[in-house]
Amino acid sequence: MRIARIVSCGFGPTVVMLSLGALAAGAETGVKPEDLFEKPVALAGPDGTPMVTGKAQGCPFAADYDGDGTIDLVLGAKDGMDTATGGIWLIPNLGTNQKPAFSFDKAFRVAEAAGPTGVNCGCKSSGHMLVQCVDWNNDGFLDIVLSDTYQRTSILLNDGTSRGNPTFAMQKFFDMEKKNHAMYAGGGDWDGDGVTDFLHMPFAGANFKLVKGIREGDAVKFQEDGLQGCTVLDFQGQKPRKCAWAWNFSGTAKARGVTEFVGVAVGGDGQEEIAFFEVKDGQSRQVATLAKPEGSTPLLTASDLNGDGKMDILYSCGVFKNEHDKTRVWVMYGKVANAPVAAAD
Ligand SMILES: [Ca+2]
Ligand SMILES: [Ca+2]
Ligand SMILES: [Ca+2]
Repeated sequence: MRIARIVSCGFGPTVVMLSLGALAAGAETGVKPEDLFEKPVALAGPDGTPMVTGKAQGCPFAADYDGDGTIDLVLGAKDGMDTATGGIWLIPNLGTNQKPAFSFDKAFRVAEAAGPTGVNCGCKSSGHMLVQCVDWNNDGFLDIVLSDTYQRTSILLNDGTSRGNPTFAMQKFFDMEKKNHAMYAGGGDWDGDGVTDFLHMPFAGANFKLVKGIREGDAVKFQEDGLQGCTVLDFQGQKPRKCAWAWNFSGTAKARGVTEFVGVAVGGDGQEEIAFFEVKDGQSRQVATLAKPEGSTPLLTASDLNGDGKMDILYSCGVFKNEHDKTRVWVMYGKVANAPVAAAD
């Protein structure tokens, strides 16, 4: 654990400071983010044509939803830029893990018994559908954890009746502290135990609230008491406003007594960018800008798209002014072995 010092409590949670661990002499060596990730490439179909989702403001996550060993895409997005209604699309990998290929023509919209899932995410421009997958109930079928960035975080439990065309039942995970825009989310491993956690980032990242991941066999769920049992990560300095994902990206973060994370930050030019951060002794700083997205409103996750045990960054961005809903998805492949390897093809 890189976490130390309990500070105070509010809304039930414990408050802790990140990365107060004593450093071994000589252990402090900076990392170069260009050594951690490849340059971004747009996801494309089998013929090389870049995938355009036709949905607005997608949040992509890599997961093998149909269990065939090939890692697929799960995309939370809105029906369009003129609606605040969001959905989730499962996009099968038409290629291999080594060479993924995606076409939105093959996307399958997540549905519940009553029909396609539609969620009010509060605002047609600033509401989002932030998704990540775990196996919440340890039945071998992937479930989806969703923040609507407005009023609620939900769990979509896969009913296990179909691998290819699954149906889900939605249940509440937790209500936001307040119904408000910009109640963002992130994920990854914030306490350094190797298990992915859920990160609640209310009020555009004013607080980072950790809902711990719990491993049960091969499955992971998050603390079921949600915000009541969460841990407030107490650190100062530069922070992203949304989609903060921690991981030991360099493989040396623990040894250096730091927490590494990526997120969507606002750059000096006022544009949102994909950035790499490091927290040390309770102080966070932006180490580097990893990418300047080509379009508006990037949203990201850290997940392993090609299943090589090197954590990747997936993000989407779109063109909205003249070409509504023209969202594409990009991957920055990881270069460092730091993640569990997915099942073989
Ligand atoms: Ca698959
Ligand atoms: Ca499950
Ligand atoms: Ca990878």
